[in-house]
Formats: sequence, C-alpha cells, structure tokens
Amino acid sequence: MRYILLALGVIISIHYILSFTHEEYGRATSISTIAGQFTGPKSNPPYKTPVPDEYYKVDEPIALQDRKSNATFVMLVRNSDLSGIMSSMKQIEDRFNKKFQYPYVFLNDEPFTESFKEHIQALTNTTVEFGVIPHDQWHQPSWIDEERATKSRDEMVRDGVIYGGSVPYRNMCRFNSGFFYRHELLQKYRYYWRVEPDVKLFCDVDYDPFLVMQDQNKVYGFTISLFEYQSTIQTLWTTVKSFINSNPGFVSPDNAMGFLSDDGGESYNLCHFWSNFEIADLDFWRSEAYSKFFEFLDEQGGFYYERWGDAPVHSIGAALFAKKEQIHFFNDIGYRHEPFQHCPQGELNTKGKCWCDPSQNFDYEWYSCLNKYDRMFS
Ligand SMILES: Nc1nc2c(ncn2[C@@H]2O[C@H](COP(=O)(O)OP(=O)(O)OP(=O)(O)O)[C@@H](O)[C@H]2O)c(=O)[nH]1
Ligand SMILES: [Mg+2]
Repeated sequence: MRYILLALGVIISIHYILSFTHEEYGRATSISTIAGQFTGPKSNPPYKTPVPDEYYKVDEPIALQDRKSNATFVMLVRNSDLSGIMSSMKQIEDRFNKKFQYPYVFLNDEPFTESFKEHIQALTNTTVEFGVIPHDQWHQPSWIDEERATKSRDEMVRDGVIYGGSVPYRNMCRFNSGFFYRHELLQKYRYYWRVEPDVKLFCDVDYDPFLVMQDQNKVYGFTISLFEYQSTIQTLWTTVKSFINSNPGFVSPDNAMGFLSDDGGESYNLCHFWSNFEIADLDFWRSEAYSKFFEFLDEQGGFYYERWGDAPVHSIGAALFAKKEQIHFFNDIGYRHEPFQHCPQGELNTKGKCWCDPSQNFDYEWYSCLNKYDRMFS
C-alpha cells in the first residue's frame, strides 16, 4: 500500500510539474503576459561586475598558445567610404587588434577596387577578406509594390525624415537586419564586431570582448541605446506582436521586454541598441527564432513601405529571443558615432586610458535608453 501511495505521489508530482510547465509556456500566447516572463531574480546589471583579470592582456600581445574566439570584424562599406573606414580601422588596430589579431570581413554591394583593398590591407597584419553581396540580398524585392513604396518615401521626404527618400539606405537596413550573417565569408565565424566609417574608439580595449561573450553566454553587446523615430516604424510593433502571438514558443523566458516596453508589451517605447556598434553572436541571428522573425517582417514589406532600421529589428529580436542577461552593455568601451558617445566613467576611464571627456557621456541623457536596460535588473 505504501508503495502504491508513493507511486501515486510521484505521478501526481510529475503531472503537476508538466501542467505547470505547460501553463507557463502557454502564458506567452498573449503579448500582455510576456511581461510576466521578465520577473527573474533581481540583481545589479551584470556590467557592474568588472571583467575578470584573466581576460586582460595589458603589456603584451597574445601568443600562439593563447585562447582566442572564433570571431571577426565586419565592415559594410562603399568604395567611397575608404577614408572614413580607415580612420575607424586604425583606431581598432591601435587600441585593440594589434594585440588580439582578429580578422576582418569587408562587404559591399559592388566589388571593392584594388586601391581600396590595398589601403585597407596596409593597416593590419591580420587576414582581410573582401566580399560582394548577392544581388537579391541587397536590392528591393520584385514583389514590393513600387507605387506604394514611392508614395511612402515621398511622404517621409515631405516630413523631413532622415534618409526618408533613400532606397539604398533601406537596402542597407534590410541587409543588416536579415542577410549579413548569411554571407559566405561569415559562415566560418561565430562572433563579430561591427564597425562603421568615422567612429571613434576612445579607450584601450586590453581584454578580449569576444571571449567574454563566449564564456558568459552573451549574444548581443552594445554601447549606446536610444529612442527610434516613430515615423520610420509605424507598423513595426503591431507586426512584432502578431509574430509573437503566432509563435509564442520563440519568446525567451526572462527576456528583455522590460527594455522595449513600459506596459508589458502592449506598446513599443522606441528603445533600441544603436547597431552601428555591435559585438554579437552570429549563431543567434541564424537561429530558427530570429530567422523566422526576420522572414515574417520582410514579408510585410516594412523595410520599403516604411523605413524599418536594422537597429530596432536587431534590438527587438535580441530582447525577445534571448534572456536579458545575454544582452551586454560594454561599459568599458569608449565609443562615438556622431552625434552621440559613450565615455566610460570613473575607474574605467583611467583603466582604459580613455581620452574622452567623462562629462560628455550619453548614458543617462534624456534621449538615452540605458535606464530602461538598468531597470530590468533592479
Ligand atoms: N556598400 C554599401 N554600404 C552602405 C551603403 N549605405 C550605407 N552603407 C554602410 O552601412 C552602414 C550604415 O550606414 P550609415 O550611412 O552609416 O547609416 P547611419 O549610421 O544610420 O547614418 P549616419 O548617421 O549617416 O552614419 C555604414 O557602414 C555604411 O558604410 C551602400 O549603399 N552601400
Ligand atoms: Mg553610420
């Protein structure tokens, strides 16, 4: 009898656990309940814990036997961006890569000139590869209603929306949102650091951020976050909600909806990570969740009928399909892309030998979203 009762107890417990799991899972079917999934344990934001010393290489370059990550820089540029990208790359080399020796992948919608390649290769001893983007991954798809797209561009120009009239800009946003990580030159890599022309790197990066990402299971790293122009993404959030409602299983438990929304997911607060700087996991973009998400967005045509940016698209993808702890604020990387900059504060500024003015720091300016990131952990 005792054994029968014991067995019955085990069955009831298993049933209880299963039904609980099922209910938890089912709760995500409505956008308003996704908020309930970010009530994980509260602590300080993870970036407040300093990077452990073992990741630092202060005085000497890495040696052959040292551990490295499978990572690369990615620069999407035109031939005409040569001087701007040389300026960025020179800083990357001097402040970080002379020591760490990661390769570069340059991508363009047309072939790079010989002169471009020579100038770039001269800046580094590491491998540099130059790739051309497949035609269909760059150009406006044939199924886009051109009349509707033109009308929308004209309206944005009339309303003074930045890049509102540009088709190449839209191609770029769509490519960065859903195609760069599928490029053949990136197939062999797991992590990347995106670099744009004319950015500034203020501090020495004496540790390997790729290894930190890898060891701490991070998928997305940023330095600046801010609000998006509502007029460029009029229907993006409705589309996101519709995707989530049909694919609740893709939403991560303990996600970062708290960064994106102030009302548990009903509306988008326009916060996004500024994607001109990204250190992230290519496999995350290649995952089923993000791939299906991009496909769904692309089918709505919002990259052309509106002007959906890769920054909100990446940010929403990372915030929903990763855990909030997997999104990392690189507090110690001093960085500027006009017109905003992140300048490390206090000890971090000294440790990195930064040359930015600490009072010139976007972190908690009114247009920054860092406080929304922080609040998820406090
Ligand atoms: N090959 C290629 N690259 C492009 C094109 N348009 C933009 N890019 C690159 O895509 C990235 C983003 O473009 P940007 O023009 O910097 O866009 P943004 O950062 O939103 O705007 P800015 O404030 O002007 O920097 C940069 O690395 C550009 O070099 C293009 O038509 N062809
Ligand atoms: Mg830019």
